[in-house]
Amino acid sequence: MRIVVLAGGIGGARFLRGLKQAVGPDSEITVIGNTGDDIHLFGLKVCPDLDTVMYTLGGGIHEEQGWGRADESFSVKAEMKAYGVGPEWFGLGDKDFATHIVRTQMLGAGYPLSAVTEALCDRWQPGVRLLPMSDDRVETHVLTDIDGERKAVHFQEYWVRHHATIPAHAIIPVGAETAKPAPGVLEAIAEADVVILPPSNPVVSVGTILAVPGIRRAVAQAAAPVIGLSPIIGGAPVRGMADKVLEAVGVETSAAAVAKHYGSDLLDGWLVDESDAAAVAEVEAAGIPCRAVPLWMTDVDATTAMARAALAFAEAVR
Ligand code: GDP
Ligand code: FO1
Ligand code: CA
Repeated sequence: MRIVVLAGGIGGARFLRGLKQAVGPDSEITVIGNTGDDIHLFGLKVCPDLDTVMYTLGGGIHEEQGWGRADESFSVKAEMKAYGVGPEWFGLGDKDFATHIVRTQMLGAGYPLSAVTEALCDRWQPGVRLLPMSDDRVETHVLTDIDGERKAVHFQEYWVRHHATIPAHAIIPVGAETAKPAPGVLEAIAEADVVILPPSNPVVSVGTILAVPGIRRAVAQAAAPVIGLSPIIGGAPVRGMADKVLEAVGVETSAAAVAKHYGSDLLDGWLVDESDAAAVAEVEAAGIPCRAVPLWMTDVDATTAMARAALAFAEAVR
């Protein structure tokens, strides 16, 4: 079975771990990763969501934190600080730095991000084909107010530096409108047996991937059923700032509203948490088949059950 997953960082990566366990080695999983979170720091290109997927599936992730490397040290960061060179607010560890050095070196030598990602995955063997959504530079910015002035800041500055406590008036995926899907992205969607939108951020992860021209249409027109799993449970994100960025795009923070935001043209099925069973009727009234199942990724087995539910739902709506 060929499975395509449009993934952000932590939520996407954790779901993928369950999906891998649910399907075994015979299925081919292609992950289309969000690169809108990417940021250039210290002259290096950092790709948080691609790395989170790669480290999580490859066994290098800091499990509790959800991002960055396990057993990390921060000598380089401390040395940079001693030189007065920041930003101090972004936690890049020594092991993680090596990934960004390899990536930046290869990009400088002329390799596209998709080829660089493949090379990095040669080491980590994540057991999925990890494709960036695009080889072109896309950076999500947040329109906000700082010191009484309206201005746009990088998404990482909004989230990591300001912890999403400053207002988000608009979310702008800078560069998305002229970006091209990376090689293999549209083909994977067209040839898929099932397309899954995991419990990832619907605005700054999946929304950014869908903003790359051609990807949304490819998903909507895919022969395969498209099944989404709600990242919102009980009217709140399980973690992160999805409520803030949903509000910025005028969408209520509820499992039903996120389904309607994706739309019945995109989704063939939507899973909400069992505690949100009351939302099923609202989603189905919008023309989207909906079921309520447990959606807490508390451990790999619970996540595997979620992946199985998504695959079973795909069969039911096919
Ligand atoms: P990020 O890039 O690290 O923010 O990760 P993603 O975009 O892939 O996923 C973030 C989303 O996953 C957030 O909106 C969370 O609410 C959601 N999420 C995290 N853990 C869980 C979980 O256990 N269950 C569900 N349903 N959603 C989750
Ligand atoms: N998230 C934080 O909250 N603080 C950090 O200092 C931080 C550093 C960091 C470094 C590398 C990397 O791959 C991810 C990192 N993240 C950090 C996570 C990153 O900001 C994610 O994009 C967000 O969690 C939301 O998607
Ligand atoms: Ca992200």
